[in-house]
Amino acid sequence: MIPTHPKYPQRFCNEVITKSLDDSEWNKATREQKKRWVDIYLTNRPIYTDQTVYDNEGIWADCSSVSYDTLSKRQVWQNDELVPLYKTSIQFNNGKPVTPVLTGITGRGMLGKFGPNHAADPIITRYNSKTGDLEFVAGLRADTNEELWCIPGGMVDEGESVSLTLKREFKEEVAKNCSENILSKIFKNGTVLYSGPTYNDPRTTDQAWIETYVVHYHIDNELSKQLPLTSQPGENRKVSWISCKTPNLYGDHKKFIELAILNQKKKENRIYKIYLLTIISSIATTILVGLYFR
Ligand code: RP5
Repeated sequence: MIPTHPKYPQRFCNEVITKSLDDSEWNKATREQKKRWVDIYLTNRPIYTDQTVYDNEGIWADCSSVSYDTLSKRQVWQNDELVPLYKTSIQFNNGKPVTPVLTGITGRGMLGKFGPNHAADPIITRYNSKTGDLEFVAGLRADTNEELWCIPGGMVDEGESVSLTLKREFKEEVAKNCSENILSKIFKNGTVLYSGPTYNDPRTTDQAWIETYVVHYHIDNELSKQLPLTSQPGENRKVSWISCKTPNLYGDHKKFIELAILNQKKKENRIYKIYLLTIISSIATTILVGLYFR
């Protein structure tokens, strides 16, 4: 079950949601039984759209009357490319996109847009010079009941490119005192780790979800010392370098951090192989030169 935002009513859960966990019960059920479960789900799931969303309709939130035509052109990530909804298998109901997973709640919740809401997540890692641990810059979220660290990502502004969002959000959320020069050094060579939906965000509803673009940047210790971390009241309670092994993270962030760990290992293996090849080829050259001049 998807975690719930503190402002949301409790998510409704019945056989319709648990069917993926307990296939046997779902598969054994008759057509009528399944239809009954679906009806129970649809009538019992709460509807919630936060007042801030209504107050911002036409600003960062959709107007409730937004047309099918507009919504069907909204884009989602597929194989690292943005594809309009009408070209995907995502269903529409009453002119609004239906989230491809069942969430136990409908309405837009805290999300402004019907269907996909775009975000970007920059993962900045370094090795801790004392412990040797791989760490990443994290924020302790201010909008969760449980204490949860997160990647300092954020929502893409209207008309903004995701690469710009990565840097802007990082600066706004955790590094407002960092100079542009240092930021450009940090955001120089990134590896795209993931692009697609992040349904485990506590704000996901049956009518709205977040699509994110996750990029990994690894920096050396010298550069990390030049990055001043500053928390942003309202957004996060604390900001810090934390271990990539931290067990509980916000939404799908644990999954994204695992991808960053793998990416770092792959890069290091590649460097190690190049290093080995260089040594082998220089030994071979020395031997050949020796043989030639013998
Ligand atoms: C998450 O919501 C995404 O992975 C991204 O980190 C985040 C953006 O929302 P805010 O941090 O701006 O609330 O699911």
